[in-house]
Amino acid sequence: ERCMGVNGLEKIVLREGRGSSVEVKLYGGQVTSWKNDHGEELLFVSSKAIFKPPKAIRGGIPICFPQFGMHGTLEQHGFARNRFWSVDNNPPPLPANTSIKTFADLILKPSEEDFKIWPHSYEFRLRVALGSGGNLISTSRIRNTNTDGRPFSFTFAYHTYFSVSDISEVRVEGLETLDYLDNLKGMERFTEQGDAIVFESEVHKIYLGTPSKIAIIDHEKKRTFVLRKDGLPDAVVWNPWDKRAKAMADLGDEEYKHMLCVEAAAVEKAITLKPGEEWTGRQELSAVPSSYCSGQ
Ligand code: TA6
Repeated sequence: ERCMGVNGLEKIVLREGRGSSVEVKLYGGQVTSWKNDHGEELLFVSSKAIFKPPKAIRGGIPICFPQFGMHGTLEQHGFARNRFWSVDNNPPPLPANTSIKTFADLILKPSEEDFKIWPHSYEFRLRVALGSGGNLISTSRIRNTNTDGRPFSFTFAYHTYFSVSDISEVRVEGLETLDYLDNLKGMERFTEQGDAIVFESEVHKIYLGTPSKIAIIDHEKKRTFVLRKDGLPDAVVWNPWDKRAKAMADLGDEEYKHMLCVEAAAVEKAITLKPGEEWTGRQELSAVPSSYCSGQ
């Protein structure tokens, strides 16, 4: 479904099965809702989110491109999430054996303004899809279309905000024993301990060279989010906790308890494309009943 707003097409809603749905806004190319077959919302969006430039929407799946974080010349997390995307009228073909049932194809190309701050030509094609079983699949295809032979490099993240019942009852599995950069300790490198990650204070860690599958277990809901990723070697885990939450105008003071960001990313090593080359970064999210009682 295409939903019109005051500035034309505002969002696209995908529906599948009895109650599964996904909503993607043309602003930011940002997924702002993913519901399961019971119509339950699985992503977190702040009650104080601002849905128009220059602020990025606080929640859903912001796209961080061409820069993750502040380690560069651009604004925090780059500008893709602060731009109005367009419907892609020349989308890539669907793979033959796809599980995709319904999808939206968006495209972002640089404006004159963008070219001034990041002087490269590119085509960023984003496919947001609902697969059988209500899985949410985001596929980014970024092609260097410079005509003067210049390569470019970028860092990238799907900055996903998962909705959780109570952050102090959430565990993350799949990142044990990995090295990470701790953003709270000057990006110093540490090694994670050997068991699941739990949360009792602000966390901002960039895990390096992670497996393609990460599980986020919500104890109260007996629900596990499974994040599968391709082309994205790193994973950022972030919760602002109370102090930082209070300092954020677009996040409710207590809302940090009901969100967790686990972000499929390419941060440690930037991705470099020569003209004509294309990179694909894919993330598939599913929400499944937790098969065992957690808390071990
Ligand atoms: O992914 C974590 C992070 O890099 C944190 O630094 C925090 O600032 C978060 O992104 C949100 O950034 P934003 O620019 O959306 O406020």
